[in-house]
Amino acid sequence: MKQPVRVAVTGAAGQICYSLLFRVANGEMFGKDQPVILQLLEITPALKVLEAVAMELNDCAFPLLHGIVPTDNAEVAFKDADYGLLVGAKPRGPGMERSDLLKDNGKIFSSLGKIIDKVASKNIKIVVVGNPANTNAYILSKNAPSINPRNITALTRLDHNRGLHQLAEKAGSKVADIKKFIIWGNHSTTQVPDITHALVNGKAAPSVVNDQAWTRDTFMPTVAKRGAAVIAARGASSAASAANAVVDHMHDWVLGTADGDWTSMAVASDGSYGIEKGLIYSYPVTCKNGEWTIITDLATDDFIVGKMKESEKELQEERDTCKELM
Ligand code: NAX
Repeated sequence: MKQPVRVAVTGAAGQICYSLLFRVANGEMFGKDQPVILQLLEITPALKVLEAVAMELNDCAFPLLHGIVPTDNAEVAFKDADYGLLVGAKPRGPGMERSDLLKDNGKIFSSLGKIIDKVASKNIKIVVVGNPANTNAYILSKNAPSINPRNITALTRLDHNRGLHQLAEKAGSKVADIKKFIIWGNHSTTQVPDITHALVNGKAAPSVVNDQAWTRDTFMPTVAKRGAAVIAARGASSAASAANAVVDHMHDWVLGTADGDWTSMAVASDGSYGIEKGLIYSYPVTCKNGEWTIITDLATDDFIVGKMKESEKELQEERDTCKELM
């Protein structure tokens, strides 16, 4: 049996974690032979609910769950952590400006960055889920200089998975038949869902769909605004599908992407496709041996490039709003 890995999870008493933690403890993220210790962080008022989550996790008798550490102390939660699932964030309140939300959540991530820098494993792999996810990951990275920026990512896999379903439905196909779909940019409505290079059963998706108006005017906005559609229908934001995407993101990063396919991850830009170096930008990536690699040199048309630049601009503006936190 392998040594257990320490998985720090923030916002552990919230909606997403109520789906996420049980799947991590059941081996779906790191493999059925990898024991885990869950180090669960919450704010003090949520500790009682967190206690109940820990009780339920114990009551599942998961063979791979080798320990639970519920705490309101971030230094305890991130001590020697091998992985960080950063879900906890403040929700946008009534009348709150986006810039206020950016700054409030930015403060959470600048403080977590400093703590991670101090107490976590130097090889910690992090996914930021709490919104605005890309900019929170950027702020965290700037506050954790001893952690390789390659190890700090943000979640766009939910957007990717949403796109797979919409495309499969239009093509009269199954999600398993779709490969090489891309989400470029920010996890926001400026994201760019791109089927240019996608394959449906090995055939070029644009010719299978053969409907550019649908692709641009229906598919792209449906994927980008799916979060709001779920909120309108459920009265709360996506939780189980977000948790599933976090499982997929970490699973593929650690255990590898499927042969002949790629996925979408928001990672530190290396300047590929003319995007400012260092911004946390969603790219098509393959993963092998715990390392991601951006797929470079894909041909992009002017329409997609224009949208990619808009998303980059939004990320630059978000970063500039939070300058004092870095
Ligand atoms: P909940 O409000 O149910 O849970 C958030 C939890 O975080 C709460 O229990 C709260 O007490 C805790 N928390 C707040 N500040 C904290 C801090 N400083 N340290 C530790 N815990 C803290 O929200 P939930 O539905 O679970 O969503 C969590 C975050 O995910 C939100 O920011 C949400 O916007 C974001 N999402 C991101 C998605 C993505 O694809 N990147 C999709 C789903 C989701 O919208």
